[in-house]
Amino acid sequence: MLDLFSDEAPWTEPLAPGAVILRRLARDEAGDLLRTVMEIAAVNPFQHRITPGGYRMSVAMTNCGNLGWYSDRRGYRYSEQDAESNRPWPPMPASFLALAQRAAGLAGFKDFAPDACLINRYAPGAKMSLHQDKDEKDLSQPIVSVSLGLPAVFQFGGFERSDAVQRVLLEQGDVVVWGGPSRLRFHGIQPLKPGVHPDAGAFRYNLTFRRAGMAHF
Ligand code: MD3
Ligand code: FE
Repeated sequence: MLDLFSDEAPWTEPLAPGAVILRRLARDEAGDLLRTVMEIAAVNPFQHRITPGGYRMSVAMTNCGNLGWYSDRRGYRYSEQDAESNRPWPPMPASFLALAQRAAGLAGFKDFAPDACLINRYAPGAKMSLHQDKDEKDLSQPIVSVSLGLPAVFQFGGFERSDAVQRVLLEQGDVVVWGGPSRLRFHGIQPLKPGVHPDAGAFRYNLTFRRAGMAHF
């Protein structure tokens, strides 16, 4: 049983109702997770997607799981295939699924069944502007995010783009669960500061686990 109130890793930091940081929850498995990311990227390479507005995203992305998140001139969506290769995404590794379900459970989401894992790669200067995640069908399911490699400043806003943001540093092994009333908050990542991480080199990686398709009842 994990003691959430000790001062050793992991420790919890509530952010807002429904949102909690599980600091360093994945610290000890971070190296393994990064090696698995590289295996996935060897099959389905990181790509800079184009937004519907025609901009090239500074973040490079790939996916694993039954559904992968994708953007092009026609919009944002989940698909069963990588549109570059027309092949299915690599399956979600058992270690990824176990970590996502463990984190969700610690945050009180007992039957999280992710079918999509988006893998974001940030190089120095890459950022993600404030946005909401609302392409998923069942918004009662949380999102679990895992930070790996270089640290980044995460922005956590309100329900309007213009609402004030909290800024939080996310570091390797930090896991955040976003659900309930926080699921539709605006959020983003400030431009990555250059650096060298012993496990990840010049990059930050983020895994986001989602239930993208319909949950089966
Ligand atoms: C808060 N990724 O891929 S993860 C994204 O670090 C995304 O790569 C960021 O935002 C990253 O969509 C942030 C943290 C995160 C993910 C989903 C959320 C925070 C969230 C959904 C609702 C509220
Ligand atoms: Fe997001």
